[in-house]
Amino acid sequence: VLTMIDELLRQRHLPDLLRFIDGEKVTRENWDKRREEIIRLLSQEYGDLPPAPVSVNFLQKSEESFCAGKANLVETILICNLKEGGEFSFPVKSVIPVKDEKQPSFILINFHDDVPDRYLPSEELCDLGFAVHSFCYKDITSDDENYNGKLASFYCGKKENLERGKIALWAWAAIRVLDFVLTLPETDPEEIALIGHSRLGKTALLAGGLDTRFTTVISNNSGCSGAALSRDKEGETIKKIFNRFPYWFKSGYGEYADKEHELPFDQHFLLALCAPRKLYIASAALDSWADPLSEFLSASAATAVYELLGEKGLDSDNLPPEENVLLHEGIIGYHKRSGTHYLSRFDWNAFARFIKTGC
Ligand code: GTR
Repeated sequence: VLTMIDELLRQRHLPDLLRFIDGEKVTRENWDKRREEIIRLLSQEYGDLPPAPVSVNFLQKSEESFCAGKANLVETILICNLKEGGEFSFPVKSVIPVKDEKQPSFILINFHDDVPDRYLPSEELCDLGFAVHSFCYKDITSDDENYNGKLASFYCGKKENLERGKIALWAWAAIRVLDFVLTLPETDPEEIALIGHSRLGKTALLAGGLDTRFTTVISNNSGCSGAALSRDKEGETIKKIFNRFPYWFKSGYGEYADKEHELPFDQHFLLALCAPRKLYIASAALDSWADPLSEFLSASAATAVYELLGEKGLDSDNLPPEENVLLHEGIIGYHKRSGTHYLSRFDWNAFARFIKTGC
C-alpha cells in the first residue's frame, strides 16, 4: 500500500538514490561506490572542499573556570598549514565539563563567537553532560562577495566562475575543529555531533555528510540547498537563493534556477551521505521560507539508504508529524518545533535527548 508520504514523494519525481547514473541498481555491497558518485554530483552545488591541510597545530590561548566550576572554558587557536603553503588560523571556544569520564560533544558552527550565545546554551549543555566546541563562521571567511581573505583567495577562484562557494570553506573549517576535538582526552569519539542552524545547517550537512568521523549530523532549519528538497519547494528556491547568495555555491549551480526537475540529484542525496550514522533534521512550523514539509520529505526519502544498510531511518507513522512531536525511533530524528526560524532551547534539548537515549 502507498502511504501518504509515499504519495507526496512520488509527486516530487525525485532522482532515485538507489540507482547509479548508468541505471545499475545500488546494493549494500556497492553503496560505497554510489556514495562517491553522489559526492561528485553534489560538488556541482557546493564545489569540492578545499584539500585538507598538511598539518594542524593547536595553541591554547586561555583557560578559565566556568559555570560555577562545573566546566572549563578554553580558547584554542587552530593553525592550519595549507597544502599550497602558508598558514590559516582561527579560534575555537570549548566548554568542557569537569568530569573524569569521556564525554559526548557537540561542534557548533555559529554566527557569533560568544559563549554562551543566544544559539548556544553552554551551561545547560554542560548540565546535560556534553562538551561543546564552537567557532564563528566569519572567522573562516566573510559572508559576502569578498574574496580577499586567505582561504577565499586560495580556494574560491574568480567571482564569475567560483570553483567552490563559501559553504564549502565553512564546512572545511568544521572538519578542522573535528581534528582538534579528536585530540582531546575528554572526547568520546563515538559521540561527536556536528550542528548548524540555517545557512550553517546547510554547512553542517555538507561537512557531516562528507566526514564520517562525525557520529551525528544535525541540521536546524537549513531549508533551501540544505535539508529541504529543491523540487516543488515552497518559500526559498534555487533562483531566490542564488540571486542573493551566489557566493555560497559553485557557479554552475545557478543554472538550475527554475529547472529543479533537471537536477541530477536532490537534497536527499546530501542527507543520504550520513547513512548509517545518526542524522537529525529539525524544522520550525512558521519557517515557510525553509519549508518544513520539504525538509521532512527529504529525510523520508533518505531513509531508503538507511534501510539498504539495515537501519531504520526516519520512523514517522507514515504521516508528517504534528508540531513539537519528537520522531526519535529511527536513526534519523525529526521534529517541527512551533514558532519561527531560530535555534532554540527546545531544539537543543531534543538533540541532546536523541543522542543520549540512543535510537
Ligand atoms: C536567509 C536565507 C536562507 C537561510 C537564512 C539564514 O536569508 O535565504 O537560506 O540560510 O538566511 O542563514 O539565516
